[in-house]
Amino acid sequence: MKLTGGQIVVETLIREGVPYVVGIPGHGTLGLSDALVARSETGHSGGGGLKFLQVRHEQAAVHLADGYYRVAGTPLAVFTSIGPGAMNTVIGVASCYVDSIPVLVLTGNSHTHMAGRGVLQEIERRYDANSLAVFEPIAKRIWRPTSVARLPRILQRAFAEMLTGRRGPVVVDLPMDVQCDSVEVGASARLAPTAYRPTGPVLPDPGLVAQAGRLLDGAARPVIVAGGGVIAAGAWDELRQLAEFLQAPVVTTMMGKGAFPEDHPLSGFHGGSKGTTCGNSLTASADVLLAVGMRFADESTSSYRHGVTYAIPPTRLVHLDLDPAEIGKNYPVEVGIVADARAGLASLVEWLRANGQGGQGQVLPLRRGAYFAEIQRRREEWLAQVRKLASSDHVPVTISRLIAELRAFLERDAIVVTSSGNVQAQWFQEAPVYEPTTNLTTGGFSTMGWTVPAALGAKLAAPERQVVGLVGDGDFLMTVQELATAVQYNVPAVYVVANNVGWIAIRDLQAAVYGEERAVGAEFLKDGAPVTPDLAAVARAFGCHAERISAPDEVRPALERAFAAGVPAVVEVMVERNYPLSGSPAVGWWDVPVPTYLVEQRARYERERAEER
Ligand SMILES: Cc1ncc(C[n+]2csc(CCOP(=O)(O)OP(=O)(O)O)c2C)c(N)n1
Repeated sequence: MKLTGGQIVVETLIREGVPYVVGIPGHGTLGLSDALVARSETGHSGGGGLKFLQVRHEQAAVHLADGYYRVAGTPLAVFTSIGPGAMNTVIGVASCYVDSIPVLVLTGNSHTHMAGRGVLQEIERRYDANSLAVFEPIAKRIWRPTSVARLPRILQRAFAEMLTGRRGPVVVDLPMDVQCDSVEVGASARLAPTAYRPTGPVLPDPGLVAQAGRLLDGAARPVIVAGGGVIAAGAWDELRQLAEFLQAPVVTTMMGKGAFPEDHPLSGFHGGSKGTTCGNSLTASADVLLAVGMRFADESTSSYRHGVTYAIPPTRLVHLDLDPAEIGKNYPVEVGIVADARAGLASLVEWLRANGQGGQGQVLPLRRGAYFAEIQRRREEWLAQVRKLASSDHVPVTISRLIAELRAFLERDAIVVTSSGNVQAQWFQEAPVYEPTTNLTTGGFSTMGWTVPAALGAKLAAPERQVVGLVGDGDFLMTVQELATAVQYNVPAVYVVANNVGWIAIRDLQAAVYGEERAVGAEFLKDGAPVTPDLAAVARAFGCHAERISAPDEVRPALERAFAAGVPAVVEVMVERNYPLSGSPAVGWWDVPVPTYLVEQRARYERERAEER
């Protein structure tokens, strides 16, 4: 059967079970988009193998695919034209790379016979058709098939690369002529996709499992830290079995929040610079720490300042991760295990059930009675602090109260999407999350603009669940145009926009570290007074249900109306913007360098920095 490059792409996507292709066409992808005519419905809904979703900006296409994958576990394909269309995906690809999320990005480029002449939208002054170089540090792998004959194999490799090992985004750059040329496609192209990649998890070394099991079993103050790898591997049941067997608390990273129910008595909540006193005190005083599917990034470690979140050593570290490069990178290990989080945790549970003190599958609830009591005390201390913040009747409403109202309104399995700013940090600190894949956040790249499109991806993946984008006004305005996408396809995500008229997380950081009088450049002011667009009116203009509120008791009724609307909805909440009520206190530490001319603050900073390891 003879197929064009465009047809080969479309047939591969259908065979791989990709439900949506998301993007913006241009002259650089006409051959590819034409192949969609026969095999998709333009637009979406019902029938057809492949659905095409139009977005309004290519960055949003990748964020939408990112949000979709985190809920559905199925990657989407994104396609863009040549040049600026391709470049617009960069922030999306980088966000996926840092958080290890697979997405297939198909970009158009110059015809192979024109490359280097400087065709419209080509980057060619140093190398012909050189736009792929931009993706080099941010994609797991990049390809440019220079003939259609190479395309089937490259697509097989692209799927294998993004879906195996530590997952991540891949980019296939398609010259315009390659999309339109055709080739006889052999029988190999019709084999099952799994014929071209390994299946099954990476298993741990049994000797190392025994070593880790002995350490954990003999520990007086064991702690488990769960990262995004636990969620990526679907390892939450094994995590819970292990925690309950060991009677060890579980503390999570940004990407790991949700891996363990936070109303479980063994939840130590969230750790790090924007973590909780409970999480940080437990991890800092652990004698044996099991870190699973996490990389000890600076925010989750309080920038490695000894004793704030971690004290490794003397804490003895067992690190289990799929990527060997993460083991020993930031802290020395006593046992380093390369394995899939689920397989690794399952092996530890099995070893402990056969050899551990709990023995014969029994769980001894009061195995470390005093430790268990201490965990409950630390949990209660933190919850009391949160309750105090949450009970504020201040008008305009504080973000803390808004979060409390939202959490109380939402169902247990509601998906909450956050990106950057005060609402994200406070959601991590103040909202209990109960189920995996209900806390979606741009973790390591902390990308503003992520929430609006990622929440659409989440809602497409789970139409029956509540999906909320909890977002600051600065963040919202970076991708607000995607409300058009939401309305066009009627994807009824609900956005709760905390409007504090500025990039207030940054203003608050300046105030906290340099001094209140040194906050500069992060508030939206006109002639010294706050100035904001009417975001509810903006949303209504897109066709959303929208309203603006500002008092605590208005939150719940507004949420009820937004969810009842059955269309995309925006609740704009005018929140308290004055420091310190604008946010909530950092409980850990973060290395924020201080200029030497701020003598006092600099001296304190140097003292604290000297404690980093
Ligand atoms: C794309 C991008 N640009 C800049 C930043 C730096 N940054 C982090 S938080 C923040 C402010 C966020 O403002 P907003 O979304 O309004 O939330 P707020 O902190 O005001 O609650 C900025 C500018 C970022 N994370 N991402």
